[in-house]
Amino acid sequence: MLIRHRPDILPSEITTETLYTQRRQFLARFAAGLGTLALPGLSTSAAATSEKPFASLQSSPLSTRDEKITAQSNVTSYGNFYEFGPDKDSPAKNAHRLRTAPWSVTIDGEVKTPRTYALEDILKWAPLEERIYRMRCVEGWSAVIPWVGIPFSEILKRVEPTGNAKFVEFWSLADPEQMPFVRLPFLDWPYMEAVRLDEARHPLSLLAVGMYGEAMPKQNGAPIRIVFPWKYGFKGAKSIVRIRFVEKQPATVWTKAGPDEYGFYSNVNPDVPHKRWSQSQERRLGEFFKRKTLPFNGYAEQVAGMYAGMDLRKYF
Ligand SMILES: Nc1nc2c(c(=O)[nH]1)N[C@H]1C(S)=C(S)[C@@H](COP(=O)(O)O)O[C@H]1N2
Ligand SMILES: [Mo]
Repeated sequence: MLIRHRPDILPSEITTETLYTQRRQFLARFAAGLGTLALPGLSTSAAATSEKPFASLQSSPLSTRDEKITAQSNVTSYGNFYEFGPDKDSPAKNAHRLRTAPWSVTIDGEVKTPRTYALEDILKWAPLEERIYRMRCVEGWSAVIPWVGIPFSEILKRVEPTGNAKFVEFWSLADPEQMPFVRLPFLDWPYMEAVRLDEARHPLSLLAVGMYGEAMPKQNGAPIRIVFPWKYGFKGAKSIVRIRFVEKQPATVWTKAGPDEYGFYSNVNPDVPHKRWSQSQERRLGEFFKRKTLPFNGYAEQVAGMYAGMDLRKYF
């Protein structure tokens, strides 16, 4: 299989120095407020180009293998980011209005020390990794995306949730100046989705800051968004400004919008249809024929244990 986004470099050729240089380069871009612009000339390594600051990151062993990676153009041109409009091409058309630097994230609620952090400080907490994940949207399309990010478990190590913390909320920005559609109340803004604390701590949960070796495109949730590959795509809040730890299971943006259509868990499940359509099949972006949807989106071996004993038709 040809993996186009990757340079011809063996993992053994990746030096610590290369990784260090690239991380520094990325942090420098945040600090300089250059958004997705590349800084020329920061690295002379053969593997590193200024357009692809993460091109030679270690690919995590948790990556999904043997799947064709979806074309980057499909993933950046088709999607949902309702703050920028209701259509699948609204994000690509309108997300340029988002100002992604400077960016800070408030981490509060049931944590030892509630605080607001500059994004570049959070990114110093752990090395960036590439994670290739299958993604499945509740509306029936899917993709295989090489994300770049840090495991959410690394955040938990730093912020120390209290004994009362049972759930984690991820809040997106809701600024009407940048996001014209948050003036319309078709969702209860700000966009907020939540998971159980053990789900957030699962090794597959990734705080992503890039994809395809590049900084996160605005339409995909720049500068930082969360990814849970075994859940429907809407659980992955984009452009996160607040992470709050709470004791009680919260009502989220989608359970409020349609309690009988969107459950709190929203684990990918081919056997539990959406109220208005089947979930047994999916269409990969860029492909014509549909394929079968897998339980937990193919990650059952890793995640099913978290739901042992639960009736997944009730807790959909
Ligand atoms: N803030 C915010 N996050 C969001 C959405 C949104 O409208 N607003 N849409 C969700 C939905 S429905 C999907 S399928 C994914 C799609 O984004 P992706 O293709 O970049 O994963 O983002 C999710 N995160
Ligand atoms: Mo979605």
